[in-house]
Amino acid sequence: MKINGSRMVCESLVAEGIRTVFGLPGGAIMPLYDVLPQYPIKHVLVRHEQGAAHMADGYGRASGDVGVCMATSGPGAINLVTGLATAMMDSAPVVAITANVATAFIGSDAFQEADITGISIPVTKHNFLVRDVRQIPTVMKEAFHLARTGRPGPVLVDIPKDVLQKEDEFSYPSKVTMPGYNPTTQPNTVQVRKAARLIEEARRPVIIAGHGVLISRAWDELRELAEKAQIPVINPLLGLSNFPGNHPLYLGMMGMHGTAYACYAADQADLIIGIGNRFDDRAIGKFTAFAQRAKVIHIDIDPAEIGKNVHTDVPIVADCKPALQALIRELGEAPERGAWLEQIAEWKRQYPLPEPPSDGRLSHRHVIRELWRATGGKCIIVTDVGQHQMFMAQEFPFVVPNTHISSGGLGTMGYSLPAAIGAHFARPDEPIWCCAGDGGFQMTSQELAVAKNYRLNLKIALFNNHYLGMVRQWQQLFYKENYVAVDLSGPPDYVKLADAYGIPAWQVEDPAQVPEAVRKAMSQEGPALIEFLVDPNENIFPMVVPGTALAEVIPFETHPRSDNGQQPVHVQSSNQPVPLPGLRD
Ligand SMILES: Cc1ncc(C[n+]2csc(CCOP(=O)(O)OP(=O)(O)O)c2C)c(N)n1
Repeated sequence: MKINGSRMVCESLVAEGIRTVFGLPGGAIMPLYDVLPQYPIKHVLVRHEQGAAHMADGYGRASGDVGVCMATSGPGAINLVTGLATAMMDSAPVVAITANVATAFIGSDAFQEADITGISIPVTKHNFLVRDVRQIPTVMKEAFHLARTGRPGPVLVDIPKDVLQKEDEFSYPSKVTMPGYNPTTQPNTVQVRKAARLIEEARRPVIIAGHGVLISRAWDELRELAEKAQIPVINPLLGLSNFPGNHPLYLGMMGMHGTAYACYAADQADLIIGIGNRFDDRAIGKFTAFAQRAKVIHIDIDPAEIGKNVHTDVPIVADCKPALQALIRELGEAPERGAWLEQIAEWKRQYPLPEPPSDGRLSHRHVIRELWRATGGKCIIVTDVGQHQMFMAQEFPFVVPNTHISSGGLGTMGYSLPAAIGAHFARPDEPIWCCAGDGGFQMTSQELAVAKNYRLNLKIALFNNHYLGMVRQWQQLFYKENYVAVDLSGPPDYVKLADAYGIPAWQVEDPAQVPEAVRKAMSQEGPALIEFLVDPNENIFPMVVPGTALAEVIPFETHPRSDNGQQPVHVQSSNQPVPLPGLRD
């Protein structure tokens, strides 16, 4: 029996196990929306297509399977681009389906025509323009295969309106044949042996465990390796929750706002074992100063990551899980690492994370500590971008795997609310907190409508410091307090905004009120919002100043605050590594 292209798309989605899609219709994609309700697929109507892309991304990250978003031609498709780039940078599995103007109009500057395949090339793992209805089944099969295998990522399928309307026989392929695409998933035995020998010899090893560990669901293997070989574990931002945040071997996040002790450990290590990570600039500081004393083992499924930013002595191109399993099997006796672990313990004692103030000012740290107390870590945390994102990474000890979702690579403000909605559709039974700054929240707050309409049990912690806080901090520290375009004071009234969407909301200013507000929000059915009026001048430290080495991390804010009437002291790189007793080679 013949069916049209729109039905073929729906049949393909069903065959791929897709039950939820996020999108917003328009002229070109109407044939697809016309038949969509006839399939067992829930369509979540977003209020802006960027929201659809972030929802698909959040769904993909939370479920480990593919999230799907849809948009019409031209502006609809282009509105997906920020979300696709976000997913691309963070290896999130997404399939985006866009319609285009009819084939005969392509290239004629037709109404709502945009070359979305051209536009999205750099922000997708792959994309397709489907010119013939007979291609749809194969293209859909390939799109899902590409999105979810190897290093996951976003794939865009653009289908002209007439192709959606044409009919042909439909049969969904059971296999993919893509001769040019064969990700290496199994580790090379020789490389595993070399890595094991390096680990056995190392006196000061550290593991840098990234997002790849979560993608390959290798958290048990990571823990086994760390415990077996007594190796401390550090996370880059997107690795958070792949290792228990309360484990004695855990050092927290490294990098620009990581813990000082993670930075020192990475700097002083004689062996760095990177697992499913990218060694990006925010994580490792000045490239040329990184791993100066260390041999580097790098496990990653994407060969393009090997040696990209950091020299690699033993590359292992593989999926993290089989690679770690092989490494654990190969590994002999762990040498005595007492001195190294004691040194790290000493750094932890000397350079703990800053404490929240006790003078009545509300700190991000008060709020996050309360979220931890109230949930015990049994919730998904989705953060936006800025200071609050870094405070969360420092303060919340993620203990349940894959419970931290954030835009790391692109750092997309506005990500958290739609991504949290997407994550919630993927894991509806788990409590979920969307944590946003007042700047980022305003970029996608229209998606509150979705949270309300679907009565999602989604709680929102809005950290209102009345500033584009992270930019304000940089202006204070690096631009001599020349504050330009960072003041967000004034509208909106967030409690009223939430109320306009029918969502209960409270404002909290006093640290003592935080527990009660969190309890109240959690006892609500459906969405709730708490606006935390945090100290507008709070800065996030530790900090590795851009262009400096991890060893130069500034553990505490040592300069006086200008609002006390004191002269500000501007942070400058000292270029002086901290003195490290007895550990230098
Ligand atoms: C879409 C987008 N525009 C601009 C930036 C640059 N940027 C990074 S952090 C930041 C400030 C964020 O302010 P807010 O959302 O209030 O969070 P806070 O830093 O105060 O926690 C800005 C503007 C960005 N990351 N994303």
